[in-house]
Amino acid sequence: MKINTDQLSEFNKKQNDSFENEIDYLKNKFAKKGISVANIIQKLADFQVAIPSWALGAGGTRFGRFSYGGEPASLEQKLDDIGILHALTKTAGAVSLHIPWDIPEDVNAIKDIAKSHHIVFDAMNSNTFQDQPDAKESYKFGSLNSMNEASREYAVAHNKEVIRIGEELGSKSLTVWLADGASFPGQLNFQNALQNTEKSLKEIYGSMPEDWKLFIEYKPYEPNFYSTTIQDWGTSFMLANACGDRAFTLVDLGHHLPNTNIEQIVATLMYKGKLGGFHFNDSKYGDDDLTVGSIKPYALFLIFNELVYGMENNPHNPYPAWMIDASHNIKDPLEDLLQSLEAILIAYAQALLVDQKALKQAQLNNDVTQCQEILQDAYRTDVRSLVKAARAKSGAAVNPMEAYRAFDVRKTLIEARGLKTVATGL
Ligand code: LRH
Ligand code: MN
Ligand code: MN
Repeated sequence: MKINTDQLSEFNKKQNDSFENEIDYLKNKFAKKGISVANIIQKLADFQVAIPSWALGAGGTRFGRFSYGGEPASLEQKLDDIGILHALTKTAGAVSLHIPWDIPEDVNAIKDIAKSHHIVFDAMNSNTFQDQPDAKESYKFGSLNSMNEASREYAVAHNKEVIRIGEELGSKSLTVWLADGASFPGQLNFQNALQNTEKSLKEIYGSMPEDWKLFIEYKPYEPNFYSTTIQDWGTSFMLANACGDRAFTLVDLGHHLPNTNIEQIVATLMYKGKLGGFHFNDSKYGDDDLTVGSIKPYALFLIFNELVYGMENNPHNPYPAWMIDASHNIKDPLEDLLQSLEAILIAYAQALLVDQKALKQAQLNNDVTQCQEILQDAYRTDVRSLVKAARAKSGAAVNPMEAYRAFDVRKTLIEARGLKTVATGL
């Protein structure tokens, strides 16, 4: 199924949305503060977020999985689904693949399909947390950190293979997330595990093409429940520094212990030029991978506030690779991703509305109340009209979710692919 531009402009016309009136009001309000709403709309229109190949099917929990129907059974179909998201939003112009879940059989054919949807290949993800049926070595007790040299070498070789596949596709980065750790005290020598991880990552880094970046993702627990070797941003930062200039930390919003100040982590990493990638999702308890902005929208805004500040003030930090890392078991996966994309743009727009000059002045005056007022004035602005204007500007659906439902996308996918479907991935 493909959604074309004519369909979308017809749909937009019928919507008769009054967002332009709302924009006039915001333009006047923010012009007084020296903030250009037109610039913000352009930034929103330019913003692109990669869709992970594993979020297109209904995820499961360890207790069960409920198929949603019409889920993609192949990499080709996954790209087609992202094509639908991108046509509706013009914000999802990239895919992040996970190997071996997404090994392309015919690289050129895959590239052609991606091109036809205007999708580029963002970071490649390696997988050394599952043993594959034909595996020669096991990752049961670790991969890059393993005490067993053969497992380590096997995991390093896998990452090299992922880089090779990524090169063929035109990707420029590798994300490494390790499940490596211990479930019980005494199981692992922490220092040896860290030393092995550093050595393995350096080898992977050394094998990357010169124009590639390495993103090192951290996570405090799960699947190991006593210790994880790359448990936090500090460990990731240390390893990235050990590897070199093109190695960076990747922040996944779900990978923090409750109440962690993630915005401060973002600020610290950007100050040091080491924030490379970002995985969006939301959570109440752990790595819940819920829809972005569904639980803690103010926290998301505060994080975006630091991202915006960093993108403007830390030119030595590369432009971060954005990705949604959310998937779960009861919503239509494409609707879930549409909601996440919307939430990301809303938080970004609110952060762009922060009156940075006034904030600086209030901070210098130690006017704590005013500092909070300034942030909340931006956060409490209804910016949905700005997001709609950005969508209209880039030829997307002004209301992507309404268009998705009006075009009967899921029904069409179920008719084409069946009701009992399983997508490769988690
Ligand atoms: C680990 C993680 C990591 C994986 C993905 C499937 O929890 O966030 O990014 O690659 O989930
Ligand atoms: Mn992640
Ligand atoms: Mn995760």
